[in-house]
Amino acid sequence: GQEARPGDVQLAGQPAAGARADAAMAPVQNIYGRSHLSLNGRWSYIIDPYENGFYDYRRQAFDASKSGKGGFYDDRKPKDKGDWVEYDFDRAPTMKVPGDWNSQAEKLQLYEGTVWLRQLFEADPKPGRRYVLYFGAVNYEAHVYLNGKKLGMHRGGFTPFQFDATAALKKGRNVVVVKADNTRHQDAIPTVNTDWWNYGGITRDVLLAELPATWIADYKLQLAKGDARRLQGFVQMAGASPAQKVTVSIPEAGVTFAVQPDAKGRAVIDVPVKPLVYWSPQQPKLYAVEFSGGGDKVLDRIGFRTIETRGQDILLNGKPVFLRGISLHEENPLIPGRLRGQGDMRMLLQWARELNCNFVRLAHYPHSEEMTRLADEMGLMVWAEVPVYWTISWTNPDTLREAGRQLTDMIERDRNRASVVVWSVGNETPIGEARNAFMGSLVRTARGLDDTRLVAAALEIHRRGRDITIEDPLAQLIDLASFNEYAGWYWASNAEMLDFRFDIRLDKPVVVTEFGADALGGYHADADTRWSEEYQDRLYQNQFRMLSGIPGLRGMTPWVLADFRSPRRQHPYFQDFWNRKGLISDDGKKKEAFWTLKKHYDEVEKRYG
Ligand code: GCB
Repeated sequence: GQEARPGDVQLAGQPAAGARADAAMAPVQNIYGRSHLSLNGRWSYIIDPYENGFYDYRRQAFDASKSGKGGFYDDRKPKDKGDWVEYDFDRAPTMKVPGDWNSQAEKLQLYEGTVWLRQLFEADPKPGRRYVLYFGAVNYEAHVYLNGKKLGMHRGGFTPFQFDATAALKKGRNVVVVKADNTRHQDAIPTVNTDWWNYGGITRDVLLAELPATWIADYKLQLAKGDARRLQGFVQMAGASPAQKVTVSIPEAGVTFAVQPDAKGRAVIDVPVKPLVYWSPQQPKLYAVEFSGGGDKVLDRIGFRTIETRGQDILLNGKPVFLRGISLHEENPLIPGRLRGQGDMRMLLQWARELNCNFVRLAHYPHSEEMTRLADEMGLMVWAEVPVYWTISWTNPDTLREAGRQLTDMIERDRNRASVVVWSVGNETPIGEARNAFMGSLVRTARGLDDTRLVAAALEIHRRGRDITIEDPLAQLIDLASFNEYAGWYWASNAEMLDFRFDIRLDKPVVVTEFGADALGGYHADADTRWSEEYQDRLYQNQFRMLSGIPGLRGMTPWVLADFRSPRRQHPYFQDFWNRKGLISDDGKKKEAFWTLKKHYDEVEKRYG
């Protein structure tokens, strides 16, 4: 049979294709704004390291056999007392969805492989309506079955996907079964080696959404690039009769206009607009926006702002801004595990606000849609990134396609979020011909999809004697001189680092995307003692002194908001599988350096406003 390419959403009965075969199956814009049933809650699970529920004893996939039966997705029960069935979801343990599995059972903490998850739900499908089964994210490969029927598979651990569930959905009780597999692969995005925990499972919301026969599949509404007096974007209709007029209105701003989609359901938006209240961290204004047409209606809350660079300045709504940022993972150190809901997300963004940040780097992969919506609401600008991290398989075209797919899915999902100001195509990737071509292709993909935001990447520095330089050709293609720089930790010590100078010859705003030091919360010593809060604190102070020598410095996102788990971090006492570069420890306590960074940001704010 035909193999789905990595990252593609493949539907039962449809051939795999490089791009999505059917535009209607692209994730629906603003899924939370549709009528839907949440399938979150406790799901039964079966740990299946040998993929016993997927392959028979000759290693043939059950779902590729003639009957398609035999896999755990049948959710079979013994027919009578003599029947032979070796699995039983009804008597299996349960775990929370959304939620990584590693944090929910001791057996699963270090597990990499297949886990089957099952949920039961009641439905009452109405004729003429379309039903889609939506997943916010499953890490990494998901096979999805509804009432024993395969809906499709998806690869990629941090982007949403959905399947048409209309044909398989029943009145009454329904069974959804997911085979989730978090095995790492060299050719995947990310690859085998990262500095974060490979959390498996259904880590974000699962929804069953209901759509009318013709629906508003996608839209973008933003200010035009560098022009606060024009709204631009598009509307994409799908379903039975997509060429129906769509009305867009922003009642509070007195804006209403209509667009006429073509036969493919596409309509371009390009209209002048009176001055609006522009979105900014000081005033994160969101307007209620209504799209209606073809019998469908969607409400969204959208902020309007411009973001651009001019020489070494970053201009937000035309005014210079300094990005007072912090990097963060999608992890709650108190669980510890992936964020499970809005409360967790609010806690992290609130910590960022307490640091007096106006910017967050959502490292190193797309965080959830709820997170960027919350950033919109809380007034935090966002750097959004794809997990093109370290040593990707640069020469494999499938790997590039997968990276492009994840980047596309992230941009398509979040392009109405005013908070998102930077698309990042990767982190600390090693310079080389194949890699330069790969990254260049991602930059073009990002620009092709969205010309209203900055495109960047977290680069690496070079040292020439005492000079710190940027020599990466990728720097020419992106909008920021953005790099990670570990003076005082991976090279030089607190005592030595001040002997180094920056020599950055790029006429672009400089944003230092990482620096930092491990400190075990509560461990106190002098500033020359590794792992102490004092060492980390001194390193921050020294960094501010070093960075003040960069004339074009326009922002930073130190590494990192909170301690996070990483299998690479082996020191039995100071780390114990934790990266300790957090400004907040795994018990939620602020370390000394937290207050030093806050004080610094208070001063920066006085200078820049
Ligand atoms: C980096 C990486 C980040 C790591 C960090 C570290 O440069 O971008 O993912 O966690 O350094 O702590 O070494």
